[in-house]
Amino acid sequence: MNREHLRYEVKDGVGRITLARPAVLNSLNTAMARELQGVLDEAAQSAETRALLVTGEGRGFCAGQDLAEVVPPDGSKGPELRDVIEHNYNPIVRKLVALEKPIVCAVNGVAAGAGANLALACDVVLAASNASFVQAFVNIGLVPDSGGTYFLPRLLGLPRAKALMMLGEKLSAEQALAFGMIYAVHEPERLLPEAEALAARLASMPTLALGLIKRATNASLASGLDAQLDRERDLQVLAGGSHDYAEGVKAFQEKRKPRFVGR
Ligand code: T3D
Repeated sequence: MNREHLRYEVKDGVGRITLARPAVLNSLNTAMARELQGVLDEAAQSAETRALLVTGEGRGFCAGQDLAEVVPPDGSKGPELRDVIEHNYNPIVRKLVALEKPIVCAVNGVAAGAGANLALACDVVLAASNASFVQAFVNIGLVPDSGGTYFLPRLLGLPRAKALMMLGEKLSAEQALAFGMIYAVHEPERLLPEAEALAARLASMPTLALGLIKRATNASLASGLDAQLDRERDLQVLAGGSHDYAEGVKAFQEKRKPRFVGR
């Protein structure tokens, strides 16, 4: 498939998505959003792809909605906000969360607006030490979307979540780490090698179990303990029927490294 606004390559079980509109800090227009949805569908269907890595080209990760698309400088009418959210962002967030494969996000620079929240929808978020996160919506009179009002209170608690969303201030990568919003911070030159190594490691793990962990964790955010205990039992039955479980136990007993295949 011809892709104009992002690159996607699969190597050694890892699908790497690179947002590629660096002149506008990889802000998302409709074409790019559709391309992103397309590669997420492709990754979901591909048995070869066992983990994803998402990053951005240039000095930014993603500056959210391309504002020139929604408010064209020539005064013409842009797409309706409702359509942009419904058809561009919501499907991306749903696909990231529903994909039963681990997604590493390497935030290489500023992540603003929907760009920040797409990062938070990934599973393991790493950031360069010079990266930052901005809930930029309020700065242009909007409310957070792309799951911001869902993820942030759960990740940070209400006081920090509300302050970030209301103030629209830049949060440094180190602050984001201290707030528990992301997993790790690396020096800029180390970010991609670390993210690649992590994605490769995840891709070689029992990825069926990783997908089930993701399913259980997503569900836990909206469940009580009883329902979650039942869910863990059911998912354990699924994991316990896998080739990887048999291999994991056998390798343990034979005192060797397991060879997981994701089934
Ligand atoms: O339809 C809807 O609107 C609903 C959907 C909403 C989802 C959203 O994401 S709403 C939020 C949209 N995003 C923003 O409001 C962020 C706007 N950008 C910024 O605030 C700043 O650019 C940053 C804080 C992200 C980075 O600042 P800085 O100083 O490092 O870079 P810069 O100079 O502002 O930007 C560099 C270039 O990228 C510049 O272009 P130029 O002057 O070099 O030709 C700038 O215009 C462009 N750019 C940055 N963000 C966007 C953008 N162009 C279009 N859309 C952007 N979002």
